[in-house]
Order: sequence, then structure tokens, then C-alpha cells
Amino acid sequence: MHTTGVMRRLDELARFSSEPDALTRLFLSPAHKAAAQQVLAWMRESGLTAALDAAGNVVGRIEGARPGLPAVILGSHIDTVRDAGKYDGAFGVVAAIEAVSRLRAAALPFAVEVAAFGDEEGVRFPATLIGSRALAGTLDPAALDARDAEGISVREALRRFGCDPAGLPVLARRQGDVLAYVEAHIEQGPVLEAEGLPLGVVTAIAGATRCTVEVDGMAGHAGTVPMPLRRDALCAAAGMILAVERAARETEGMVATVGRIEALPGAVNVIPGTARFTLDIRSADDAVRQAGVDAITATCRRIAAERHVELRMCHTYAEAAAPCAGPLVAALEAAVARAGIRPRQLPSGAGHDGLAMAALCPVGMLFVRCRGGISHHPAEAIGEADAEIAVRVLADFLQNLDPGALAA
Ligand code: HGY
Ligand code: MN
Ligand code: MN
Repeated sequence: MHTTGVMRRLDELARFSSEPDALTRLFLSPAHKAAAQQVLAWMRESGLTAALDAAGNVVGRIEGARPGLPAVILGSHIDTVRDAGKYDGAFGVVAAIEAVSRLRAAALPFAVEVAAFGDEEGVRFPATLIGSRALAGTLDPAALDARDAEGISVREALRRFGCDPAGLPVLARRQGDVLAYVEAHIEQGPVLEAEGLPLGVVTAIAGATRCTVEVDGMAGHAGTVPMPLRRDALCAAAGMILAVERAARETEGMVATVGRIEALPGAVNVIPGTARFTLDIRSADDAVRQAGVDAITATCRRIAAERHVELRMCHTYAEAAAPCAGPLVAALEAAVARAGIRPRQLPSGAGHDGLAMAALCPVGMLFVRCRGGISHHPAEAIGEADAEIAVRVLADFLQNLDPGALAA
């Protein structure tokens, strides 16, 4: 049983799920709404002026030495993947609220805001970062037409959530009003644990390209169509998927994943006429990622031609890698060092809302060690002491941040 406020709040937040025996909290779902209400209450209890915005974000603000100063925005996301862990995203929001509540009396030279974004995972809709892009002013209105598996558009889902899509444009922040975006997040990898470090400072967030791939062959009777005459969509897709894995294994600094596949019509005795799968290709180097996307596309086209099937590849997401700002890396490292911890810089292979916020302001990230590097899995775990150290370092970072260093 957890004893500290942060960990108890994370236990509470994990209860808001659309599944009884797993944590799944998709963007604009009833579970997301309940979690957003809970975060809103915690922000208000901690002295922040907070509200749900037109993009489904919960944003709270506490003024600095005088009202109306530019803000440092802390935050992360409260949506999850399916069958998720408790800490991916949620940790950064709860830790930020706790850090700000400890600084209430401090007359900082800037305001502090906390953002609980609702669409970082991009699992429900073939679009993502809608909340952070709305704040960054880079949200493409076409994203509102993206539809989920039930055919509900983002626009309609926002309305059902109680948000008015017409209010999205005014969410865009002016560059001068935001000094920085800083996110505390679990590492989702094994490095900090392997080196016995509770915290790390992120140098860059990997860029990503996501696609949906559809292969169309010819459905047929599993018992009567001779093998040489088949145009089996699933077998063609299987060849493509293994080629994706081979390309990533052979490319330094690139990873590629097929996270979802379906075969239609999906009957045991019917040759699949259609196969659909997703592609997620990442690299901290945009040129490596783009070359990887091009090579994988060419290979899929070659396999489709050899197997006489049709291929349709649709890019649903592309975000360039985002370097973290030098002054923020330095300020976070200084706060980590003041806590008596060896500062350790490392890149993030995972995507974050910072990819969107980088269009608006300098971005920084503080990583917390997670057990076995496990994430996007119910076994995701962080230590109570590490969580407390992260909150202390986040608060210390804010107290010692020189806004002038950010403008330099
Ligand atoms: O996919 C990611 O990297 C992030 O967890 N959304
Ligand atoms: Mn995350
Ligand atoms: Mn995630």
C-alpha cells in the first residue's frame, strides 16, 4: 500500500478505466472524463485556478510574483494505451501538481501552469497530440475529422465530452506567454535502473511516423483454391511485417513496430482477402527515420507486386524529433545535482507532448527510473522514494530557474 500523496493519487487515478480488470483510458472516453474531473479537483485543492478546455485538456495556473507573467508549463498526459500501467503520463501530471503546491508561497518570476493533456497516446483516433497541438497553435482542423473504430469523429467526441470544437483556435498560446514546457515522465526504458540512478535528464525526443497499411488480395474457399492461384492478403502482409522488422534490425538508431493487425473476413475456412496493419517507425534522427520510411514503403510495394495484391499505405502521424532546450537541460541537471544525484543525460525513444509543445517554446524533460524499463504494460512500476525525489527536484528546478537564461 503506498503511503505518499503522489503514489496514492496515482493509485486513485488508475481506477478511472473503461475496463474492469485493466487500465484503459482513451481520449474523450467516459474514463478520461472522470479522470479529468479528478485532476481538476486536485489542481483546485492545490491552489491552482483550473478548468477543462475545448480540447479536453485540464489546465491549471498559479500566478508568479505578480499576475499575468509568462508561464512555465509543467504537465503530461492522462490518457493511456490499452491495458496500461499506472504511471505513463499520469505521473507527470500528479508530480507537477504536487511540486506547484509546495511552491505556493514562492513569488516566482513567472507563473506556473499544469497541463493534463488528453491525447498523447493516439490510440482511439488515427491522430494524436490534439491537446498539446491546440495549445501550441499547430492543430490541423482536419484532425477533427479523424474517426475511431465506431466511426465517431474527434469533433463529435469532443461535443459528447462537453467541449465545443469552435473554442479550439483560441487555445493557441502566444509565444511570449510561455517560457518553457517541462515534463516529468517515467523513462519507459532500462538505462536509469541499470545505472542505479533515480532520475535522468532528456536530451531529445525521438520523432515518429505512423501509418495504416491495407493489403487487398482475393478471399476464397480455404479447401478448394489451389495454393499457386491464391492472392492471400494475410500472407502478403506477413511478408511485409517481417521485412519491417528486418529493416529496423539493420538500421542503427531506428525502431519499427507493427502494433495491430487484422485479417478479413476473419473466418477459419476463408482465405483472407484483406489484411490491415499499423506501422510505427521512430528515430532521434529525422533523416534516418525518413530513409527508413522510404525503404519500408518500397519493400512493401515490391512484395505486393510479387504477390499480385493491392497495397494502400496511409500516413496517419508524423512528428519530427524534438531536441530539448540546452538551458532547460542545464537547469534540470543542476537541480538533479543539488539533490545529490549524478546527472545523467539520455534521449527519449518514446514520444511525448513535448513533440508538439516544441513548436511553441523550449522543451525539457525529467525522467524517473521505472522497474525493468517496463511500460505500456500493467507491470509498469516506479519506486515511492524515486517519485518523491522527482517532485523535490521539479520544485527545486522551478525555484532556481532564471527566465533570462531561457531567452538567451
Ligand atoms: O508511443 C509513444 O511513444 C508514447 O507512449 N505515446
Ligand atoms: Mn507517455
Ligand atoms: Mn505512452
